[in-house]
Amino acid sequence: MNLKEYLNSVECETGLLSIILDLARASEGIYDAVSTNEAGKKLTSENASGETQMALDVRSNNIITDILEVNENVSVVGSEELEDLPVFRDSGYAVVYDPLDGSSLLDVNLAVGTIVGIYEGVGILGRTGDDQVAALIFVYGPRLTAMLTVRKGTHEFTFIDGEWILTRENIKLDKEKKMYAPGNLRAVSSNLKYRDLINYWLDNQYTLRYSGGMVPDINQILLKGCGVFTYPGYDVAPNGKLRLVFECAPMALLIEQAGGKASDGSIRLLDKPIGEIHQRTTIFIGKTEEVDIALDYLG
Ligand code: AFP
Repeated sequence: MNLKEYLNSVECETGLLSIILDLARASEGIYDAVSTNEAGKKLTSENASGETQMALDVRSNNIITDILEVNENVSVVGSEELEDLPVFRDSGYAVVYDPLDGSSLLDVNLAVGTIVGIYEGVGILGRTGDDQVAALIFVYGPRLTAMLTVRKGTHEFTFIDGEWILTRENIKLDKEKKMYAPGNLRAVSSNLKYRDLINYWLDNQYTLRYSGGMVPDINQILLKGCGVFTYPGYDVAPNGKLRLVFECAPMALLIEQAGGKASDGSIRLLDKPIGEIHQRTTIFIGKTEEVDIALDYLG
C-alpha cells in the first residue's frame, strides 16, 4: 500500500491528504539537498530563536514553504526558521514545521530530519498540541523514511523507487528492551534529580542510544518499540532547548498514537498551552513505563 492509498483507506479529508502528499514531495527535495556540498555551510543569518542558520536550514524551509504556499488547503505556515506565521488564506490547515532538525549534524554526515504538525483552522496560539489533526517526521538517513499519524495509529512509510510505501503499520511501544536517549547531560551539574535518573539507567544496564538529532532518536524509539528520550531543563535554561510547537508537540502525537507517553515533567505535553510560537519546553517521551520511571525521579 502506498501513502495515498493508506490515506484514502482511513478516509483522510481531501485537503489534509493533499497537504501530506505535498510534504512528502518536499521531503524528497530536502533529501536531495542534504546530499549537496552545502551540507555544513553556515550563514551569517539567525533564526527566530537566535541560532545561526545553516545554508540547508534556509533551503529546506524554502522548499517546504514554496510547495505549501500554492496549496489552497493551507491557511498558514509556521517554521522554526521564520519569526512570524505567514498567513496565506483565512481557512484550511495550519502547518508548522522544523524544516531541518539536527542541522548541526550535517557536517559530520549524521541523520537529520523534518518535523511537522498540522492543525485545522488558522490560529495556533492559545491551542494545545492535542489540537493537531496530523503529525509527521521525515528521516534523512541511509533511506528516506517517514513516520505519520492522522490520529489513527503511527505508521512508517519508505520512499522506494519513486513511491512512498507503507513499511511498518500500527507501531506500538511494547517491547521490553531497556534503551535511553538522555539529552542535555550538561544539566546533571545543577539538576541533581537528573543525575539520579542517569545513575538509575547506568545501574540497570540500559543501552545508550543518543545521536544529537531528535528525529532519528525518536524514530529509533518508534521502530525498536521501546526506550525513552529526555531533554530536561537546568539552571541556565529551565525550559530546556526544544520547541513546543515545531518539535515536541508533533513528536508527542506520534508517540502517543504508538501507545507511548510524552510529558514536560509536570503535565501531558499535548495538554501544554501554546503561549508563544517559539516557546521552548522540557520533554520526557517514549514507552509509557520508561517515561513514568523518569518522572518518578524528576517529578
Ligand atoms: P540542532 O538543530 O541545532 O542540531 O539541534 C538539534 C536539536 O534541536 C534536537 O534535534 C536534538 O535532540 C537536540 O537539539 C540536541 O541538543 P544537544 O546538542 O543539547 O544535545
